[in-house]
Amino acid sequence: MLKSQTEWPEPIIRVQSLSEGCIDSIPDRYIKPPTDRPFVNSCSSYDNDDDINIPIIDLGGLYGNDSDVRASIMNQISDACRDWGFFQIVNHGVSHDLMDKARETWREFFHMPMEVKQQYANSPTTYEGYGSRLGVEKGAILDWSDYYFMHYLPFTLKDYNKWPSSPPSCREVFDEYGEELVKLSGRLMKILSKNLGLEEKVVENAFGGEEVGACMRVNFYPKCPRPELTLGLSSHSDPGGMTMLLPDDQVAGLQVRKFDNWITVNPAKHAFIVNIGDQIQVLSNAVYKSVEHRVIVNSDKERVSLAFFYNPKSDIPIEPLKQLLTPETPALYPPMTFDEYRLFIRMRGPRGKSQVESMKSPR
Ligand SMILES: O=C(O)CCC(=O)C(=O)O
Repeated sequence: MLKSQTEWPEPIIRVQSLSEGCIDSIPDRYIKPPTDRPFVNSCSSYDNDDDINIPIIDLGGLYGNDSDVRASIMNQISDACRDWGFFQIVNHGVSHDLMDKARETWREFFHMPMEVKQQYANSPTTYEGYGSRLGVEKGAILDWSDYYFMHYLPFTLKDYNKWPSSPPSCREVFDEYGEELVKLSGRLMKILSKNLGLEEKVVENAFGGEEVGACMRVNFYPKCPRPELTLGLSSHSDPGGMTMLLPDDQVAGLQVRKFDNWITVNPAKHAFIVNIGDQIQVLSNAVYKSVEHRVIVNSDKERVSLAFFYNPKSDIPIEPLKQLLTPETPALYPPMTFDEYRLFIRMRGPRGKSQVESMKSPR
C-alpha cells in the first residue's frame, strides 16, 4: 500500500534558476535515458505546418436549434474520445480575455523574484504550491519544469492562503477562471455520458455529483540549452477524470502518443485541449481511453501552460459503470478511490500508462 510522504527526498532545485545559470549543458539529473529522449527540431513556434493534429471541434452549435448540427458535434466528440482521447474545443463559451489574462498572470508569477515564489514552496503531502518535481523517489531523473499546484473544488480544500497573493490579480483571476472551467467541464461530462448511451447525469453522479474535485497545475518550462536530452514533462496519462489544458499561445511543446509516434499538438487560437483521464477510462470500462502525452522543451523560449483537472470526489470508489457491463464486456478494473489512485503518480512521478494498465483485472 502506497503512503504519502511528507518531505522531498532531496533539496529542491528550481529549474528556472538552473536555466538561468546553464549555458550549454544540463545537470545529469535531467538527462533522460536514450529511449525516452525526444526528437527536437529547431522550430519551437506554431508556424510549422505538420499536417497531423488532434481533432478540433467547434462547440458553437451545441445548444442551438439545429438538431443536425448538434448531432454532428456530439458525433465528433464521440469519435475524438474513442480514436484519440484528446481533442481541442473552440467556441466553448469561456471568454478569450479571461483565458489570456489567466495565462499572462501566471507567466508574471513565474517571473517574480525567487524569494516571493519560495514562500509557497510545496511538499509532497498535498502538492499545493510552488513545486519542481513530481514523485518522491530518491535519485529519480527529473523533468525540466517548475509548477504551481492549487485546489479549486471541493470548497473545503480551496484555501486562498495557498494561492499566490502576487501578482495582485492572481486570486481573483483564478477564481473566475476556475468557475468557468468547472461549468465547461460539467457540460462536457454530460456529453460524454450521453455519448456512452447513458442519461446525461450518470457520469457526473459517479464522480460524486455536487462534490466533484477540481484542481490546477500551472506548468512553467524554462529555456533549456540541451532540449534533445530531456523532457519538460515525462510521458504520462492524467490520473483524474478529464483535463482542460490552456497551452502557451506562442510556443509548441505538448506531444500526444498515437501508436508509436509522438504528435506535436498545434493548438487552435483560444482553444482548450481536452483529454480523457484514467478515471474516465475506468468508469467507461475502457470505451474511452486516457492517452499518454509528454512535453518537450526548447532552447530559445520558455513556455507556460495551465492544466485544469476535473476529478471524482476523492474518497468514493470509482469502478466501471454497471450499465456498460455485459457478459462479453465484464468489468476490467476493480473499484478504487481517487485518493488511493493518485498516490502512484505522487510517489513515483509520471510513468506513461503503467498505473491504469497494471490495474486491469486478470481475465
Ligand atoms: O504543458 C502541457 O502542454 C501539458 C501539461 C500536462 O500534460 C499536465 O500538466 O499534466
